Amino acid sequence: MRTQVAIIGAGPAGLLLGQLLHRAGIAAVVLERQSGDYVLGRIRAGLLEQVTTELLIEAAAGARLQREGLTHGGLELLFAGARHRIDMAGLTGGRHVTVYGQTEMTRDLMDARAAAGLTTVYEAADVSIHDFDGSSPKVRYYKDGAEHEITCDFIAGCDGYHGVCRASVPASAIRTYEKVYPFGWLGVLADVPPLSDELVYVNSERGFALCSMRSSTRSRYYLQCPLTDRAEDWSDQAFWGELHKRLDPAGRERLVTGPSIEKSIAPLRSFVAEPMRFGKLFLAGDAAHIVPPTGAKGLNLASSDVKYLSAALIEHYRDKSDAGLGTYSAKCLARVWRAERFSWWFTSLMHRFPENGEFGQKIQEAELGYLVNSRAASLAMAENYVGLPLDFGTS
Ligand code: RFL
Ligand code: PHB
Repeated sequence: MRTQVAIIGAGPAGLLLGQLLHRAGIAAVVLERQSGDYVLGRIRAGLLEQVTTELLIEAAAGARLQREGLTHGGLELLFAGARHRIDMAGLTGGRHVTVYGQTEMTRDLMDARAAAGLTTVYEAADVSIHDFDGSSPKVRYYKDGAEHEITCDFIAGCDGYHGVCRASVPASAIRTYEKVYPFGWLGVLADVPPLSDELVYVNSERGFALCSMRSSTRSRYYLQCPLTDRAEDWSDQAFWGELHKRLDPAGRERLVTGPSIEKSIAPLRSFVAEPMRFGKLFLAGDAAHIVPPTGAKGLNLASSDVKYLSAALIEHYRDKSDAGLGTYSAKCLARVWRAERFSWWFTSLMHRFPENGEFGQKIQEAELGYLVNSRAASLAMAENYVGLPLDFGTS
């Protein structure tokens, strides 16, 4: 089989890229290791920056998002027992974020792909990539026991942190940077009304908590927990009890509890691989970088990579120019490192780090006080949280 772009991974990055290429008349095949149901069962991101919502609309997969997405112009920080609102829209000239689950975004992209009759091979086993440093890259995989080969012009590695694409690059050609945090997030999804109209990020002496949502009837909560904890050892009752202790009196009164639909623990990590291009192989999304979820940047970074990559591929085929392909890695990495910095900073500000001692604790408290009392500090946070413009720092 032959195609123009072989896309490895049917997460949001791979599906979004496939859709944007299709709209531009470029042929692509998507290969996914898991089944479609498995991909939809992973509960992850919930907050979309404007860059992501605009891209979904451009990909003609944004109708439901425009109907059902919840627009948020602010967030709340709860520390030392009191809440402080950061007026993101007011500080940034009207910019906002949209609450819309990654699951829903993935479902919309899957539906758009199916409606256009495009090929996605689910449960593609042992995917391997070959000759991406030459002019004729190949992808091999097994499906129902038979081996298949795809020849293509380019390979898009959208296969997440544990994927095969980054792992196929020779160690001498890639450099990685990593920070692992000494705790995880225990997440619970439940059909109960959210705690507040906006997200509440909590710094309490018992550890971080986040009160998020998917809709007016479905909530997503997270608790900072030791890495040694296992989700199955946390009963629903224990989860709600611990969350209750981390809230303020008003929050305790408003908290509605109920049976969990999903419960899982995610470790927190910062990770960047450089560069993001190796000949005809282009990495995008979690395949190239990971941020701790505190800043809600992971999915949005995957989207901005896809924006740059789709534009570069369209320029290659339509204008016969490789300028965009040439600058892809540097453009992505500039944005990635800004999001890495913000996510690291917000993680450091909101979690308990006993290893930082009493001095570290006092510094954290001083920074939180500065953040909510200084317009300059609030604005610095708000402009990063809503997402820096795509051309930030280049014009
Ligand atoms: P994905 O979603 O991991 O998709 C990669 C796909 O590739 C497949 N794959 C393979 N396919 C074929 N062959 C192989 N060898 C393969 N190996 C892997 C996988 O099965 C999978 O389907 O990466 P992508 O597309 O780059 O998307 C990235 C996002 O999923 C991720 O950044 C976000 O979920 C991060 N994240 C958040 N991001 C936000 O922007 N806002 C948020 O509010 C937010 N909250 C979160 C998050 C991540 C979390 N966890 C669980 C890590 C909250 C949490 C708790
Ligand atoms: C979520 O709703 O899953 C979510 C929201 C904001 C974050 C992280 C996760 O910072």
